[in-house]
Amino acid sequence: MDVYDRILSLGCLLGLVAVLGWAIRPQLTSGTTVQSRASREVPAAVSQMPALATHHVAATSSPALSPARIATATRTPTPINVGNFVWNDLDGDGLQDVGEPGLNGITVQLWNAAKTQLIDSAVTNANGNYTVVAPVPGNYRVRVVLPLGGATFTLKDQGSSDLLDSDINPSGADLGFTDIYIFGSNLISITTIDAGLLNVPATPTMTATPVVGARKIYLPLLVK
Ligand SMILES: [Ca+2]
Ligand SMILES: [Ca+2]
Repeated sequence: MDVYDRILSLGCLLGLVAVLGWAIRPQLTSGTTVQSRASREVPAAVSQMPALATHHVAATSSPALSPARIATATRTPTPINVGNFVWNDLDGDGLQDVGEPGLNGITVQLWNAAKTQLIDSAVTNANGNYTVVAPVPGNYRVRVVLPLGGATFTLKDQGSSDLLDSDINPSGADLGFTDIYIFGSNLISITTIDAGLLNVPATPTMTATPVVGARKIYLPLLVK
């Protein structure tokens, strides 16, 4: 193929491409709106939509919680330790002085305020200390039982310190009892209820247990 033929062939090829390009082009007709990319992405119809109606939601109060579902805290009453000292008021001034010993073996009781019900009882130890227990808060009295032998109670509420005085009535209708104590619900223990005694007899001296004498046995006299 010579140069002339090649040029002719190339021209035919280009002509064919032109004809095909015209044939497959988009067939735009009159009245067709050519839209840009942006306009296609946001159709005009959307921009012309009526504004959405505004709906107002009225606030309503939350339904009340059922109180039955809320556990109510409860508190178990705590027993109250009541004490704590019975002593020998040697000088009779109603005060716990140095050298005045605690008394061992003295019975101390806890009663209700009306003195009609015994609630607890204890005996002092070798140091004169005692503890009785009030099971629940309330009104109580402490009673000290005098030992046999002529002991009495010393003066009550002497001085300015409840830690050093005696709280037992030495006479009157409440002899042997304190006045009424009110134990509140927040009380765990009280250690200022004390009793001073006068004329305390000496501790009885233990005597030896008598030995049962040997039984005499009488035998019949044998006479030959
Ligand atoms: Ca004293
Ligand atoms: Ca006292």
